[in-house]
Amino acid sequence: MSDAPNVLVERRDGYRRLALNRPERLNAFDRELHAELIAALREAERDPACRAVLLTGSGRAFCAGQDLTERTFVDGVTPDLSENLVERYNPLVSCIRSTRLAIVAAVNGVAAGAGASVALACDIVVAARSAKFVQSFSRIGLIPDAGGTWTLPRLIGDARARALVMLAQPVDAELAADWGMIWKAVDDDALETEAATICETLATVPGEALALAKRALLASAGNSLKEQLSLEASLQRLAGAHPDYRAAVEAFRSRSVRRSGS
Ligand code: LHQ
Repeated sequence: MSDAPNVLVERRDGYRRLALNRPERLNAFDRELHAELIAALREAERDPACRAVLLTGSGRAFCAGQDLTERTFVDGVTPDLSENLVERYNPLVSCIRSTRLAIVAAVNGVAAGAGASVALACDIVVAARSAKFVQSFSRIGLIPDAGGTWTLPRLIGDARARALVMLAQPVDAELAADWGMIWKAVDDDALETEAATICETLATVPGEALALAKRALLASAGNSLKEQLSLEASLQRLAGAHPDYRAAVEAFRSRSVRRSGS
């Protein structure tokens, strides 16, 4: 077994770059990778200077989903896959969705199975033109997990989600962007710069606003319009009471005064 970290962490100005680092297994998730990724996300969350995370994969893939070589069929005992989900994937996806940090996925190669679900759980997904998203679950007799059955139809609609889930047909980055599955597809050699630029921009956006917007968007999936309007009112109360809002409005006003005075 290699001693290399399963997640490479790079602290940058206002954000962190996390790279899944099991390139020989196409960054497939095993117990250690899960533990290190959750720990790295939690640590980033505790850092007040950190606003965003750039999540990518080392080597030629983003993530091939669950490590299928991890021991599951031991002594003829049928594995209970729900344990793996409840203990590892579900907390990871919940963390990505509920953290105050903006999570930007830079999908540098294939994102398959739960690897695709994790990528699509991120707030902003940019993919290299050569990358592809594969709902590979049905090929191995499973259903999409790690939030895939929730995220996919919401992103691309029921008709496309059903076909992808059942046919396990790969979707390339360009088509994924056309369908609204991801934010954008970029040339392979522009991926890192594009994702870094997005994170640098996010690092300048008032952090409380990002966190509250994430809360509102997450809740919108299960809320009626009435409930969502009410939630927006209470979250906007919090945003408006934050010093970031006052500072931004004062800066806007003093710019307007300068413009009208010149
Ligand atoms: C891998 C993997 C992999 C280990 C490539 N594991 N080694 C499942 C079960 C439990 C509970 C929770 O939920 C889940 C959810 C899931 O994620 S199910 C879906 C699991 N993932 C897959 O079914 C994808 C399996 N991989 C593939 O279909 C292909 O490898 C893809 C299409 C991703 C890439 O194909 P290629 O570019 O042709 O690469 P390759 O197949 O040659 O893979 C390179 C190496 O990576 C190879 O190792 P080797 O030692 O032969 O060079 C693969 O064995 C290894 N690898 N995926 N998931």
